[in-house]
Amino acid sequence: MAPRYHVVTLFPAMFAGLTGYGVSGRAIRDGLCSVRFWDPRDFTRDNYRTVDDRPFGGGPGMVMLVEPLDLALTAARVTLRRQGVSAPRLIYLSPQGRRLDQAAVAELAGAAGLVLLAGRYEGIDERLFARHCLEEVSIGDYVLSGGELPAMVLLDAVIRLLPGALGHADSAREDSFVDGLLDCPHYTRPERYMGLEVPTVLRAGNHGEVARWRLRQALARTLARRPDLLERRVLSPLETELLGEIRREGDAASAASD
Ligand code: 9D3
Repeated sequence: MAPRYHVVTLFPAMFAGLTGYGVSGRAIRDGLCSVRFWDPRDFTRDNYRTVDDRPFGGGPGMVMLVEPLDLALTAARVTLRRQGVSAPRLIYLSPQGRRLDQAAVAELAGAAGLVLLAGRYEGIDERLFARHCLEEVSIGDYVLSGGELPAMVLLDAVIRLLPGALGHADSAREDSFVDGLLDCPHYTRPERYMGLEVPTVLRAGNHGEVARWRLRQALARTLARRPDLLERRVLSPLETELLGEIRREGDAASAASD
């Protein structure tokens, strides 16, 4: 079954960028997954459709009311259960969460259903977490004004991994030997632009030489800019050999300023 993604958000219209464009837009249009939205404002009972209030104890900003969130989240969970997904992962996009990485994304791409909760204001009434068991996920150490962009980041990263979402060329690259390294430089026509030439090896068309050059470039860049990625990675004999050459020549510095 195509995975079902449910998003609880005060701003469902923001997600038009995700659902209407590019790889994610096409995947949704082709039915590789579905995305549904639940607006807590639709679960309010007062005339003003209130979703926030001032914090007990004082302080700046507003806090999201527990009831509209509880009802929206419950509606999403009930709908998912009716769709045959009994234990979906519930994810609250939060600056306090575990940092999202590609391993977590790959794991989430295997889920039959996800419920994402995007917050606004200073935060959410803590009692929501007593009612629902939510995992917290952050996308990095910088301050945004809400969880919608992080929810879109997560969904974009997940959806492009669904079978059939990427073209053949892209999906092959995904599994290729350069995985876990920074990308190599890319060139297309013209062969010469303002006196700047495409490297000869790429024009010669020797596939073995091209692959070796690209791997060498990827290794040199990774060494220069993200040595932490190399420390966590098991290197093949060829990679070890190329990395040895790169270190001896000291061309890490020049790759850094490409
Ligand atoms: C300045 C406000 N902060 C007081 C210490 C708390 C705060 C509340 C709400 C900070 C950010 C937000 C809104 N951010 C998110 O909802 C969010 C987020 C982020 O800001 N950065 C990285 N990942 C994420 S996931 C959700």
